[in-house]
Amino acid sequence: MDYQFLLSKKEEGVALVTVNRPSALNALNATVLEELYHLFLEIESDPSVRVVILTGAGRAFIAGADIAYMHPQSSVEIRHFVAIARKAADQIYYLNKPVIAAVNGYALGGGCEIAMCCDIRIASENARFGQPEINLGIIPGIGGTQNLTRLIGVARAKELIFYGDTIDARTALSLGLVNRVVSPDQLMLETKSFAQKLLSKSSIALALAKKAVNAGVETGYFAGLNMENECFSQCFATEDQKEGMSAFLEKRKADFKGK
Ligand code: CO8
Repeated sequence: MDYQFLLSKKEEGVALVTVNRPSALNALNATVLEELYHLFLEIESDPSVRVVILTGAGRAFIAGADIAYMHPQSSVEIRHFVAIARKAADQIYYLNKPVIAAVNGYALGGGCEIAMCCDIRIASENARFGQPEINLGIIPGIGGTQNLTRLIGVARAKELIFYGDTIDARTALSLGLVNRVVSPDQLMLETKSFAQKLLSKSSIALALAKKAVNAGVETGYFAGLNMENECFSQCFATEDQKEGMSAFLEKRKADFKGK
């Protein structure tokens, strides 16, 4: 499929996806969201991709949903847009492979929400985060009220959502919204190094770990524990479990095949 607003390339097991609409700071319109959904769907069944990096072209990661696109819409019309956004966000969140956001600039509104759908966030020092929807007379609509709360806690999430202020990368790190902050020139190097480290792990164990963590966040402690038990047991149906444990016992490095 050809993409109007996405760039993608594969390098040794890592797919680099770039939202490429820099003239609007990569704002999300229906086409960008549809394209994100389709590209991540393709990646899901592509065995040559084991880790994904998501970033933005130019000076923004994603500066939010497209305000000009949303402005004239009625309450009924906007539901269609919300549904497309939800489909794209879910496809990233539930992808059977780790997704790392390389946050290169503004991650505001829907942009912060898409970053939160990723498993790991590495931010450049000049990245800016926030849920400024309140300043437009609306609220977050791509999972922000739920994911921000889960990531940084109720009180801090309400502060960001109610006041609509933008925070810098260091503050985002102190809140637990991002995993690392690096200088702009190191962002891609550091993110790729994070991705490469994951290539040496069992891709099946990574997918099962992601599934178990997500399940607990979405349901509750006991349902999460049940999912963990199930995923843990499933690991023992894989060659990777035998290889990992054999390698330990034979005092050598494991060579996982994702089988
Ligand atoms: N939507 C549309 N266009 C945008 C957006 C946006 N979110 N952000 C920036 N742009 C455009 C600007 O209009 C401008 O276009 P032009 O050159 O044609 O005038 C261009 O990008 C460059 O932007 P600025 O000139 O404003 O650049 P500055 O450096 O002065 O400012 C900011 C950068 C601070 C990021 C500023 O652009 C800004 O405040 N942007 C809006 C941020 C925002 O409010 N985001 C939240 C949007 S609402 C949202 O995300 C809801 C999510 C839920 C949706 C659910 C259904 C999908």
